[in-house]
Amino acid sequence: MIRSFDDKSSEDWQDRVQQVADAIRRRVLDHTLRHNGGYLSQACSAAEVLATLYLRVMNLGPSQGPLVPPPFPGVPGSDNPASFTGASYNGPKSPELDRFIFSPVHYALVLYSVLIEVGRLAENALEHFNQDGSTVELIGAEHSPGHEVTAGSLGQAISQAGGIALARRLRGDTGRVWVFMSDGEFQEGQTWEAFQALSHYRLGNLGVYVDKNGQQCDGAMNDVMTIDPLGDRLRAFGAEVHEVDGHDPAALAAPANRPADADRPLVVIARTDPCRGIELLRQRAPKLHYVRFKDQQEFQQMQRLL
Ligand SMILES: Cc1ncc(C[n+]2csc(CCOP(=O)(O)OP(=O)(O)O)c2C)c(N)n1
Repeated sequence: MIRSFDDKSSEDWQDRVQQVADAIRRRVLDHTLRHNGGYLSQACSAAEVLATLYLRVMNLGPSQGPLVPPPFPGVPGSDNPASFTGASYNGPKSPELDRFIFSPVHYALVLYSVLIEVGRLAENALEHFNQDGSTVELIGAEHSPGHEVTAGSLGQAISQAGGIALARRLRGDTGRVWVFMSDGEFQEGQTWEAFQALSHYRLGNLGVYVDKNGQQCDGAMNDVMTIDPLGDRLRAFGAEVHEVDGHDPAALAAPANRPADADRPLVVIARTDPCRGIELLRQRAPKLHYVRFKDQQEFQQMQRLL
């Protein structure tokens, strides 16, 4: 059964996903214009994926975090249990509830925007974004809203998620583990070692959504280092793979509806467009990783979209 936090049995959940996705793009564009730059194309590509996860796929309890994020509590340690504040926004860690592991943490602003739209963060939660002493980091970490682990060195979170999924299965938890990844992470060796382990331990309680937007920080994925055929490679590593339109909520949600005794990791490859919803961005392709609008005319064109 598929369940969600704020919209459990609603028939118009796809409209709600679209509404949230549009609001995410608008908020990230506005933020990018006001802060002289941002990870905007990641909002364009991943908005429906993250909205579908929060509204339809993941079975999370109510947020346990304050609506306005607390200041940075200090580095993790046995004397500082308050340092892991990020995951509290995804609800309690109960045996029957799901866990969410957010991997490409430069997408943090996109995640904060989802949390605002689904009521887990306040409208003014981004006030201290990227400031010293704030948990609302540009590059999220374990104290940042929605983030359970530190994953700024890309490609590491999938291994951590595998460990969590294995521990949950050994404990008899019925809740699942969901992971959000970017396509650039599949250029890294650790990712493949992790998938080898996920299959070896038959971790059918883990599902991965990949934002396959075809870009990374040095340009187009296929120019830097191709990962295709990604689906076939992952199948060869023992995963159950679905390749879907990453802007179609129904197509994104369907593969998550699998039997409780599934024994292969699930991967949903979301084919996405890094310019979705902001056509003006296309003139910058393939240099879309981080955008800054220095040109006044372009700045004003973007402002008119708000
Ligand atoms: C292990 C590691 N190598 C390099 C980086 C630097 N880096 C930050 S974002 C990024 C791009 C990764 O590709 P992807 O997340 O697919 O890019 P996007 O779609 O956001 O452009 C890179 C290489 C990093 N954070 N970690």
